[in-house]
Amino acid sequence: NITKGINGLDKIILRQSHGSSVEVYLYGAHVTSWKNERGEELLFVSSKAIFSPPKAIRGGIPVIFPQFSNLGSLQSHGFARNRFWTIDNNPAPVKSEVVNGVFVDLLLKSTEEDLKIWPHRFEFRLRVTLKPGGDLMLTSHIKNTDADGKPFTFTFAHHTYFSVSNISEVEVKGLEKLDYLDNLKNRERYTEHGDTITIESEFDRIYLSTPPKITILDHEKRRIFEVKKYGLPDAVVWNPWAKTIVDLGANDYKYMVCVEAAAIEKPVTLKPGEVWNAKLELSTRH
Ligand code: TA6
Repeated sequence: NITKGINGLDKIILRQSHGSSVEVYLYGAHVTSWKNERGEELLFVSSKAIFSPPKAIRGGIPVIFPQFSNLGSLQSHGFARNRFWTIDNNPAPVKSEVVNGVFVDLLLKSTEEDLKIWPHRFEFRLRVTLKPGGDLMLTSHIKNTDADGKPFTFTFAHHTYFSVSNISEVEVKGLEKLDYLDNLKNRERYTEHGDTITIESEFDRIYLSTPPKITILDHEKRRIFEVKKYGLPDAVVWNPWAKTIVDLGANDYKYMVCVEAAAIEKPVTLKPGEVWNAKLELSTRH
């Protein structure tokens, strides 16, 4: 069930009978909405977001592949978020853990144009599942389909923008005592000393070898987000604060925090025929 979203771009809406829902655009395989059973939006999307290719959508969950940031020769954050994905109408069956989950499988394969900038054939299958209880699950399967027998290497992130009541009321837990690369200081390596992470100015760090669960507390809303991840060892925490960004409102930074499940420090290498699997599960409670 494809419907038209902003600017006529195709999107899929997944719904559970208790009222939770997810919206995903085929452009970028970009999740732009995740609502709980009360209809409350859990993801942040900028009111200035530009739903016009080739610009990536500001907010939601951009898929960052095959390059995180400027860590290579491609445009920043790669090209998966700037491509039109297709729907796989013959997806593999669901595993027992997600019986009664509603899902869509989206596919991305490189075009001849893409091969000029990144000469590697791949198939990226992203399954977006809305679980019966309203949790959102993203499973990624990336296969090296290069017939020439060349391996390729990539970095990756689910660049999730969570909606928060006010950034000053937010704590991120689970990253204490870990090493991080500070993007604001030439990616120098530091160790986190605080018991918890709070954000009071521009913040842009890649935490390394992080545990499978990270928690975001929104004290004002009394909401807790849980980020569970598999195959994604790193975690980026980003808030631009008052930095000027064309498709972000001047005060938008107050209402968002990016906590991104990622594979950055140790890029992933796939030999021909090999498949890389990763999973992100987002849940919320009060
Ligand atoms: O993940 C954090 C980050 O890499 C920041 O450095 C910041 O620039 C952000 O992503 C947004 O990037 P974008 O290309 O979407 O403007």
